[in-house]
Amino acid sequence: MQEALNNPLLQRPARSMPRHLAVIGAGSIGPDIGYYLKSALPELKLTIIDISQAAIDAALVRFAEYARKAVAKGKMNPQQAAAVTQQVHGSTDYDAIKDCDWVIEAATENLDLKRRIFAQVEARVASDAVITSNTSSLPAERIFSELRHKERATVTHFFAPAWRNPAVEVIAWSGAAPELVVWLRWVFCNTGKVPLTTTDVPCFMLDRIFDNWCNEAAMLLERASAAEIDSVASEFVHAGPFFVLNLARGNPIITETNTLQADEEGDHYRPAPIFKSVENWLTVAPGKRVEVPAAAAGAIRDRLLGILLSQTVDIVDRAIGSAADLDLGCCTALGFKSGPLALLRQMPEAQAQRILDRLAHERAGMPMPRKPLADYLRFERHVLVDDLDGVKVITLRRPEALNALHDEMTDEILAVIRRYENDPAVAGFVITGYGPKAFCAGADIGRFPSMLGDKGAAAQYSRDCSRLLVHLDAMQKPVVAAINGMALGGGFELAMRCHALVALEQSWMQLPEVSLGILPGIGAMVVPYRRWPQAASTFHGMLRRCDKLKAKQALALGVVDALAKDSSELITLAVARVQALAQGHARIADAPVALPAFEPMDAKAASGMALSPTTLALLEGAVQKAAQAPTLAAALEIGYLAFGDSACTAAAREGIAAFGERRAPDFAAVG
Ligand code: DAK
Repeated sequence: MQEALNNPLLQRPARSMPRHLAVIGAGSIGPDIGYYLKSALPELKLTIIDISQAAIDAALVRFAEYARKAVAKGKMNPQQAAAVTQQVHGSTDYDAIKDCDWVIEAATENLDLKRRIFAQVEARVASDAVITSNTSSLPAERIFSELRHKERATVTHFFAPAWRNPAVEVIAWSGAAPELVVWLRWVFCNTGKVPLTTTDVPCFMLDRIFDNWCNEAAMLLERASAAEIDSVASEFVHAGPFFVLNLARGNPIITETNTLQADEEGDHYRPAPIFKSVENWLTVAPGKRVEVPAAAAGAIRDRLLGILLSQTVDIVDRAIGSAADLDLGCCTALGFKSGPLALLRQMPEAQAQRILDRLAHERAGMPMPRKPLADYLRFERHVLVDDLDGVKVITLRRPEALNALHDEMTDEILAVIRRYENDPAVAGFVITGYGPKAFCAGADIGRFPSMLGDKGAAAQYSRDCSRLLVHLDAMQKPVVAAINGMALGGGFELAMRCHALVALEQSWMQLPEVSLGILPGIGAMVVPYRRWPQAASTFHGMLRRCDKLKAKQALALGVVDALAKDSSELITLAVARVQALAQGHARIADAPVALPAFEPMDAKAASGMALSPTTLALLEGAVQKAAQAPTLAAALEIGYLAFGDSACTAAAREGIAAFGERRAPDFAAVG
């Protein structure tokens, strides 16, 4: 039996990618699901089934329009767009799905209808074709109980807009084969989605949050208007509950789903009656707000936060989903600015308790914490940890920022290493990135502005942020970097401190710091020259011109030890490498190192972007000085100080501001 690992790409299922997908339902979400999968797998054949030919025609038009817009925005080239729109057919006849290997039902939220659809589907497709439903609330047990082959069926719950929203819940119910869940998570993760596994309860994980958030908002209408409630809610979400309900025409859905929860779990979930009599709410658009009297604002805030915390502790206590998935899903799928557990972490405990007490008083029956609040916060938020043959695989997971590093993530990696490094059952560690695209896109640039302008503080920040890297330098147990995609800036600096590197064939590395007007201050000006002196000229180009280093070239230079064709082979190689290093690994040389001279060059990156001469001069000075330093520690210190210098330049201010404003930096203007 195949059990799911936390990182869906660590194991390769026996079943391969789908070849022919049928989507049942040409309404709003069905074609969007089809479009997402066709964009990721252009060879896929897609059949859209509906009882209405007009709905099918409209879906096909929308499909072509998405592809046209993607080309206009430069997200796809015309050939890709053509491939995405080819092999897409619509039909009102279920016979068209006969040779499908995956059928996704996205019809109206009605149990009898869904059962009828699945009876038709099962009468036509092969007994091993995968069947999933996009229901947002109905447990899989109920939908699939009458199927002849239940083991190939489950719920895959997408979020609007499904072609772009990365979240998808995958329901692990008792009737589904474990291999099915493994396969679905693997397909989703490989095609750019973030699968979140949940148990088979009404409304699964995220709609328990969303539906009750909306229902609570409606309950509050006796105290304030929809516009006032949305205005208060905007502290926590990008769009208020009433605005979202208008957008999704969601009032009947909340009535339906909260009735389901009330019937199963108690009257406190009963939907607000007003949902039945209102079609559209009078409210404000995201970014706009109306003034709310302080007393009303306080009450609304308490109750919205109260319901959020109540549902959160319930989900964690009943293990409906993991705490990390809950926080991630609330942000990616539902548009919360912070996950509910991140909110709880920021709140004084007494405040959280007061809010929960108020909810318990005003909304009797709502779930309350079953353990001290602090216990809900004990989980890793930004890394996943798996065990493969006694090797701990640490996966960096921040899919919203291509796994970019920040302090909390670095601290979590270090905490996991410390937890296991003295455990005799653990042979060592692998560090890899989540998803098919990035190992790590560098340090989180969104947090950079705060490090600019104070030389001493910036240098100290570099030292502080190097805690993990310095720990790696001194470790006895091996740590291997499994580079599964781009490894940029601080991400490559992390990989180069691991004791061996293995990489996917198509992966690449880059040090883009000078294009941001800063220096790579946590090792890249030092470590590569001492570790791979044979590649010194290549590193000169990477540091000064942001040259890319492709995995094959890195292998030829001895920077990476082995290449893999796919992610499961990559992990197998990495684990084998950990085991091979059990007897010890080489340390980064302490002694000074001779450098090739810097070739004269224009202040330009490989991409043609003009660079700052000030930044380049700081970089070259630091690299040369660090190479002569008598110890690794002294050389690293030179890097920290040079980063401090760069953080005080006009070029750094310009480079970082330009990234935030999504424009090219104008270094010519600042020197
Ligand atoms: N930080 C934050 N967000 C990032 C990010 C990063 N490094 N890289 C990507 N993202 C976000 C993007 O903003 C985007 O967010 P949304 O727009 O969707 O909200 C999302 O990830 C997906 O990225 P893209 O849409 O841009 O994806 P593409 O495939 O089109 O492009 C890209 C991929 C990697 C080429 C592009 O995202 C990019 O250029 N990213 C920036 C790469 C970069 O410059 N990285 C930083 C290098 S500098 C220090 C410690 C460490 C460091 C410095 C100091 N001290 C302690 C002092 C390290 C410095 C660096 O790492």
